[in-house]
Amino acid sequence: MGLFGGRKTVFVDSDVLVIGGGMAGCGATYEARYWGRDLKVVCVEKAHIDRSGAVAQGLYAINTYMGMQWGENQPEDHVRYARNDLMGLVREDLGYDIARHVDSTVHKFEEWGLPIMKDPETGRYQREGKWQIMIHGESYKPIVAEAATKAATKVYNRIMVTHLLMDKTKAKRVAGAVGFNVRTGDFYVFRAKAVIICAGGASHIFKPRAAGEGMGRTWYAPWSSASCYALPILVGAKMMQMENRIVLTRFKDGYGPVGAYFLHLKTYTENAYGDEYESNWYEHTKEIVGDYVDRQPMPTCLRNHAILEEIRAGRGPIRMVTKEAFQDPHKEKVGWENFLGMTIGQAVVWASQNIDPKHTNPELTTSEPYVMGSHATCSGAWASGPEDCAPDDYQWGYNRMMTIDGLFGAGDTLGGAAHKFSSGSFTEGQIAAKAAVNYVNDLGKDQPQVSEAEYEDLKKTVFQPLENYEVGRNEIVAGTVSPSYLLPLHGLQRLEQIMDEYVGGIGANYLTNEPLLTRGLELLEMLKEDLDHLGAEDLHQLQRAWELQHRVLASESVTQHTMFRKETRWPGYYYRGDHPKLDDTDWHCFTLSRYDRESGDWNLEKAPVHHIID
Ligand code: SFD
Ligand code: AMP
Repeated sequence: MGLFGGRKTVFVDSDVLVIGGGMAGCGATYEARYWGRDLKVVCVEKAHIDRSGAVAQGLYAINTYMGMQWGENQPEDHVRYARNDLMGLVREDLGYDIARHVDSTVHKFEEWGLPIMKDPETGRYQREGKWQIMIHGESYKPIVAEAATKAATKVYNRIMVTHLLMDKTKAKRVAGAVGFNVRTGDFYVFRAKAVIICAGGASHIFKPRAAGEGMGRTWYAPWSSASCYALPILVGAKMMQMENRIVLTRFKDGYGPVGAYFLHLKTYTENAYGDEYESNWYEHTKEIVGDYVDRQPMPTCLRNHAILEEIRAGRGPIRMVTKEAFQDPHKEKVGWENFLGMTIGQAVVWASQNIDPKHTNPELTTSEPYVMGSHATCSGAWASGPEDCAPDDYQWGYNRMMTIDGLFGAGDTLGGAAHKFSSGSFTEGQIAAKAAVNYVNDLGKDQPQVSEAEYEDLKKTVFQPLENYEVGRNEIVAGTVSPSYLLPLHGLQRLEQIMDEYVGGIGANYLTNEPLLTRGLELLEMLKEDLDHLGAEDLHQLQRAWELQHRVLASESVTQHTMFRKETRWPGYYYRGDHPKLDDTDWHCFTLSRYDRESGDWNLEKAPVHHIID
């Protein structure tokens, strides 16, 4: 037994275990109680659910609302929109399932106290754009968390889940999860009949633009650490479209979102010389992607592509023309409030750089890539679809169940359904929870069992970085670099550099090819070897160590998928220099992978894309 073997172990039993209490996790927890009145519903969250996840600092818009009560949009329209935006490759069954339920979710948010803006003339929700409605959303997360907290048997805050537990009687069935309390250091063993992973997406796997003291400034939450991918990957769940990383057009340095400006304030962009530039790139883009360039609205990746090309042509920076819109006092107010309620850092950056958008058109930039399943992108786990509309190829069990029995997911975790955003993620959590309750009820006497040997081994593994540090620390008298251990920050910086240079980050102009990816995989393998020597000086650093482990595994998955898809499907997100064009003949398909933790091998395959909406 090592130095830290004497730690307390706390056992928690549940019927439904929800990992991550963000938007999807709150939806899952709330709905599990609705369908499972007498079930034990537990939510485990590494931060505190009142202010955790991507919505921690609030939002100014709910980006997915159909408006079916007013005949504004129908679910089929949303499927067409998401399909266009993702250059054809979405799981239409999953997207349709969310779209048909999302409005009633938003109505609940309003009932719970979320202030939604109203159009003074029509009395309807104030539209930002066709799909987006505007909210006073600084307290969006605490409002949603309150509903989940009241529904849960118990919410365990401050516990970072590190691994899933598998059933000792059936190899492909989940039985719970383990983790540690980031404040007390207690080890937790969660035994569960069904597990729903809602642990958010991934920032900081590619090097961000802001480095050093500014490295926490990213668009997606810096604490979105890829657990939602690493946890299922490690137990052999199939993943889909992990190459579909997203690059966001954002205001420079503060990463402030642009949607409210483009859609509601009706701003537009221009190059450094004040000229419109998108039309310059029309023919060139058509060459690469064919008719997808004519789709309306123009796919998100292609809007990025035009910016990138214009900058490469030497006519950057690209600016957003705000000076005109900001002459209208109402629009000026909305423009500032948008950031005060969602990305306060952008308002602070503008103030610090003497930028008043009423007098200066602010610069835009393209972000480093993120991996997520809920924005204009859909990487994530491969899940079974809804019983009534999923094609046979996409249906093998309960709705939103992965290829592991009893393991469900929602939000950023699941791939295939782009444009969920906050409301769709909560809705998908609800959908997954309803199915998970059915799964638990159907189990009967055939209950999963955890193996004591498995969780005892994991306990040793989880705390090993503390021991590595304690022992290795004696070898140095000062500084942070030791011959015996690697600090989480150093490991993170190495990961970000590998991903940036070899897998298509900002430093490489989002460009990669097979030789680069091959070398990237070799370097990731070496990094993985070194992760056995991670050193953590305290519990905070132990959390960073496990976040890094999760990021590295997810990065490997992204790299494998990027290598497998031999085309440039989403120019503006990334480019395969050796396959520079979209290729619908060979690649109008999903890419699926399965990781074998015994051998370390990745198995990749294609899966058909079924279009169920005309
Ligand atoms: O303008 C573990 N998003 C927007 N959605 C909207 O509807 N409107 C907007 O205006 C949006 N914009 C936006 C958005 C996000 C951000 C960061 C900004 C602006 C600045 C997107 C949504 O926020 C996003 O789609 C959802 O939040 C996704 O939901 P979910 O549940 O998949 O992820 P989460 O909310 O981040 O929650 C994850 C939770 O898991 C916890 N966690 N817990 C235990 N153990 C572990 N190992 C864990 N790992 C993670 C997290 O702490 C978190 O609570 S705009 O840009 O488009
Ligand atoms: P963003 O603020 O960029 O995250 O975008 C918020 C919402 O607005 C998302 O649904 C985007 O897809 C959408 N959006 C942003 N910019 C545009 C644009 N120029 N045209 C159409 N939709 C946009």
